[in-house]
Amino acid sequence: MLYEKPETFRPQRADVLTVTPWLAPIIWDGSFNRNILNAQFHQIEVRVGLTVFAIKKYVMFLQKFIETAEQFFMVGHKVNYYVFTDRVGEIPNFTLAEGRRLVVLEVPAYKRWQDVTMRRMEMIRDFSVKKFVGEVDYLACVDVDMVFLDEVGVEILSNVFGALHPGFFEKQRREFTYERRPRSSAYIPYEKGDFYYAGGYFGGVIEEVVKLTNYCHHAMMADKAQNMEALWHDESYLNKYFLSYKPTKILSPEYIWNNYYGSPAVVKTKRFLGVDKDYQKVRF
Ligand code: 5GW
Ligand code: MN
Repeated sequence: MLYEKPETFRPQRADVLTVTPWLAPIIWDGSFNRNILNAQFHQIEVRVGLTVFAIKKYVMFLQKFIETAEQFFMVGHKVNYYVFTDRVGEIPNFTLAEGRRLVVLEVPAYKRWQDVTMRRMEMIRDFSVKKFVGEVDYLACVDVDMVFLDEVGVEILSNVFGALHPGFFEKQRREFTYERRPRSSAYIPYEKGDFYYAGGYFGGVIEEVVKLTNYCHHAMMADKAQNMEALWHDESYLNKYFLSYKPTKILSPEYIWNNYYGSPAVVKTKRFLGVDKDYQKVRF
């Protein structure tokens, strides 16, 4: 394989932070060569699991999600889609490329929508321990109300990773919508915090995903026992986890964009985009 030599005095991106103070890469377009990475991950025959929840009316998002994942997610690698749903009979049939399969996992539908999103932590933990650990090397755990528009490949893979929330990457610490009530187990004081991570995108090796989801689930249960729920639900607990247990890689907001936030110049591509929801239709 031929490619240009890395240049000591020519950073690949000079307009954005591409490494954290704890030396985790932040993945921006133009800062990596996917061909080199693909060769590395083909050598180890990496297997990637993509978990997604399609509970109640959110099954309507699955078709576009899977169709576009077939075009853009981990093309050429082994992929298992793990679809958690309470509506097994409404999951469409998909024709998938070689080396890729879709596994439907039947799970309960919680009544409150907050519980639907928060209980993902517990369910991912439980299936990681009993199933995913023997089937895939890495997991990516994402929202379903999304479509892929550009390549999302092995550049995202690392021991444990999160993504910068598109609404907060330009903001100051004080402006992050962390849980600010000291009684909550998701509490982060105003003078702490690195980034504001998106609740809809995290992953890593199975062992690390178990640690992350187990921590978040226990923190939620501790709050529930004292009748509390963090401001942004699972996202608040994820942010608390990443404060203590720093991610080893961080995805730029290219990986979880929403057009609500426009098109800033530093965002060169929108790889994974939130679908406009008709709230009346999907939520009630
Ligand atoms: C329903 C009403 C309000 C909030 C969430 C839901 C909901 C979420 C649902 O009925 N079914 C479901 O499967 N979910 C899962 O939780 C989806 O995977 C969804 O992508 C994820 C997070 O909920 P979102 O996408 O509505 O949250 P935001 O913050 O992206 O708007
Ligand atoms: Mn979403």
